[in-house]
Amino acid sequence: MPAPASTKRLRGVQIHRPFIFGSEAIPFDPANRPRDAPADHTHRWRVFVRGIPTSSSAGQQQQSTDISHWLKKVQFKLHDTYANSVRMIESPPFEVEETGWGEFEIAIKFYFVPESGEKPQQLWHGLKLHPYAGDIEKQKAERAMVKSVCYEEAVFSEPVEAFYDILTGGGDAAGQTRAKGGKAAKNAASGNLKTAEIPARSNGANVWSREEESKELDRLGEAIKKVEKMIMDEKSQLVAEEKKLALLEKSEGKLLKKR
Ligand code: SLL
Repeated sequence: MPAPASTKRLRGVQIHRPFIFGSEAIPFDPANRPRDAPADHTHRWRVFVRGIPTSSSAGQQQQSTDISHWLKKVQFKLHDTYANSVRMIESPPFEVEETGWGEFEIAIKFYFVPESGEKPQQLWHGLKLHPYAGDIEKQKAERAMVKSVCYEEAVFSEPVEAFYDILTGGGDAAGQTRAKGGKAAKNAASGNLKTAEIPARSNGANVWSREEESKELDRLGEAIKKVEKMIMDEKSQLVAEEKKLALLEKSEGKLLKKR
C-alpha cells in the first residue's frame, strides 16, 4: 500500500533554511540599576533565534525573514542557577530576556512544525557578557552592547512532501519546482514564494548574503594562492640552502679530515 502523500519523503532532495542565533548583553548602569534585578546581577541579556535580518536602515526596527512557517517552537536551556531554567518559547520572537552575572552555555533546541515529521535539533550558544573582540577597554568604558551572533542553516534531508510545500510555498528559490501542474506551480505563478533563502546582497542590517559568501570565497582563493607562493618560496630557499650546505660539507669536510 503506498504511503499517505503527506509522509512520502522526497528522495534525493535536500533543502536548507538559514537563520541566525546568538545573544546581546548590556551592563547595568550603576546609577540606574533595574529595581527588579537581584543584587549580584550585573548585566541584562537576551538570547535569540531569528530569520536573516532584512531591514536596511540602521535606525529602523530590525525586521527579519519569517521562520515560523518551519520552526514551531524553541527551547532555551539556561544555567541551573536560574529559576525555571528550561524556557520554552512557543511563538516568535523566539527569545529569552534575563539579567545575570555570569557567562554560560545555553542549549537551544529547535522544534519544527508537526507537518515536517522532523525530530528536534539542538545547538549551543556561549552567552557573552563581556567584550571579547575589538577595542575591549573602549567597549567597557562605554558600556557597549556585547553581541555574539552566528549564522546557521537548518538542513532537511529528504523532507516529506507536505513540509517541502510549506518550506517553499510551492516553488523553490533555487529554481527547482517540484510539481509542474500542482500547488507548487500555482504558488510560484502567483509570486507566493516562501523562500527564506539567503539574500543576494548585504544591507545595513544584514551581513549574511550570497554576495558576502562569494567575496569570502574570493578571499579564500587569494589566501590559498598566497600560501602556495609562500610554500614555493620556502622550497626554493631550502634548495639554495641545501646547495650551500653541500658546498660547505665538501670544503669543511676536507678540512675536518685533514685535522
Ligand atoms: C560562571 N559557570 O561561573 C558560570 C556560571 C551562572 C550564571 C554562570 C544568575 C543566576 C541567578 C547567573 O548569572 N548565573 O542567580 O539568577 O561564570
